[in-house]
Amino acid sequence: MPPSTNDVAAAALEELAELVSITGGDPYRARAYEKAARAVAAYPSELQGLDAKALDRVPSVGARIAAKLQELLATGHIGELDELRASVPAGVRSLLAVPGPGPKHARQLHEGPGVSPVPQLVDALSHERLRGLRGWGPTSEARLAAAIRQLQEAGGRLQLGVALELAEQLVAMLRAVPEVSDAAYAGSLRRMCETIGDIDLLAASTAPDAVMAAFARFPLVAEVPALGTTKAMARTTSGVHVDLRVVAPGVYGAALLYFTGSKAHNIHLRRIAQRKGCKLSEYGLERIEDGTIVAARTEAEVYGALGCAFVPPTLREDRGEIEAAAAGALPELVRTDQLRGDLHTHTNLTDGLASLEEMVAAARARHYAYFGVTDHAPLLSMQRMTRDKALAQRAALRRLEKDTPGLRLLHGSELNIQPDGSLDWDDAFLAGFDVLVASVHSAFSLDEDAMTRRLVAAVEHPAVNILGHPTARSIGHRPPIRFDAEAVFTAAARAGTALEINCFPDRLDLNDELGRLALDLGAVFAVSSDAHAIRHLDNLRYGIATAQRAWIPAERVINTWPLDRLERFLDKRDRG
Ligand code: DGT
Ligand code: CA
Ligand code: CA
Ligand code: ZN
Repeated sequence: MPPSTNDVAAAALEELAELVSITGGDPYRARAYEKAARAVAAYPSELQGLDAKALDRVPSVGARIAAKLQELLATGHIGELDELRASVPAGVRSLLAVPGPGPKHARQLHEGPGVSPVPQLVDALSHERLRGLRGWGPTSEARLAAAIRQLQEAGGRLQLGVALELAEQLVAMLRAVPEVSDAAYAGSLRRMCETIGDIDLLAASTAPDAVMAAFARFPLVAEVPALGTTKAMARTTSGVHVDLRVVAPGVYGAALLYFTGSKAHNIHLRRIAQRKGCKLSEYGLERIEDGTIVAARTEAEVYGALGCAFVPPTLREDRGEIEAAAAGALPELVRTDQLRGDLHTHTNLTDGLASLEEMVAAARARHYAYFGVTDHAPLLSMQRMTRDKALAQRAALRRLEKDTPGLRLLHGSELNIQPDGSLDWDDAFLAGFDVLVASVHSAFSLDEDAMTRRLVAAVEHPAVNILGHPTARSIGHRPPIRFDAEAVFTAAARAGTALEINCFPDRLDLNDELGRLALDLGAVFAVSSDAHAIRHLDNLRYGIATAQRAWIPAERVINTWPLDRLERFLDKRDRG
């Protein structure tokens, strides 16, 4: 899938908004960029190819911003953005990576006691030097301190979604260099780990110096502190670290294998090579006796020469995949193209951005066989859901269904599991829904026993079909809730309740390890987008990668099942 221009454009507008605020520009202009960024991100069709007039028709985009977008689409740059970037010191921008302070506070800190780099900020916090600033007190200090702690715990790692979009753009640029015969991203990103330390790129070429020169000139590359003949270390305009290696086409497979890792997977493979009298490196599998290269051109050849089946990158963690590959017993991992529908989505009846009609049209465009609309339930009080609204939505859904032959529309809701395990609405009303997701949205810090009872009660409820984002974590913001995973997953498997793999890149919940545990305990899964906008429907790839990392086959994913089988599963009473 090519990187979407809408996402690139939204990111550029978002950055404009931030930089306008930091530099003390017109707050209305910053706000306008921010609103436009959200609208562009949620816009249902590609901006690429739209003319100025069509761009002007995008909600929240006026003539001025339409011109900026046109500039971006035509040249890959926005002049104003480049200028602003140049005018803002790196220290202030690194502050923005901390979730606590917004642009305004970042600017205040920068202009105030000169504490913009994070280490200095930590020092200032500990000496209460921020107390003198207007609007700062113990509460904002505590919030900032917590934000910095979380940032440091995440080790400054990038979310998978952010890294993947950036890497796809860089790989596309590499492939466009005439001297490059092949290119890919490797490392933790190719293994689709939930967070990414840095982006590792690999290119095959017989003219590495030409590739290096082209790379250094990529518009996305801001600086190249180390540029060798076959190796470069660079930083992108968004501050992400990138490693590039250029190798001869004849050893591309061996290099890709090596730089994909994981390190533990590589070490295990090298042990197998040694037992066969060989040496495995990024230059190939070499027979020690006479120095001949046994395999190097493709990864499959190298695995084959080691007596293993090809191991999908998402499994390469040395968690038993090499033994399985040697025994010809690798699992058949679930794939995105096997998904027949989505079972957790929101509309603008609650906190989604798109209308029911727009979401259904998007489901139809994706050729789904079924689509669950699961807006929030009343106990999440800020969403103002009521019985009447739910019933009206159901009626609208039934009407829409008449116009969408081949697409079954499931009326659902995302319920809120209360601390005692109880849910929104009464059982009679719950029985009227086609699909019910139940999630924890409050009281995240219950003790482990109480949390376990809470989740077991929810999965055992006869109306609940799916436990939504089971650990409620938000990567880099909120830790997972604590519960006895074995007890909850066993109860879910027995009760016929699926466990969600939520596909939002900052959730990925269940994660790979818990998913694997649940698989072993006999659970089934729903890989769901939890879309709050049409574009989010395409996040399924992140959840599928997570499911693969958990070794989950399609058979165990309920939204790969044909409609009749899914409906039998959803109607718990039917199953007795
Ligand atoms: P990250 O960047 O922290 O998310 O994780 P990776 O896995 O991308 O690690 P990185 O960028 O340090 O290195 C990329 C790959 O290169 C890694 O997955 C395996 C390979 N590699 C790096 N250092 C070593 C090493 O010392 N030994 C072996 N066998 N492989 C290595
Ligand atoms: Ca890496
Ligand atoms: Ca690296
Ligand atoms: Zn939720």
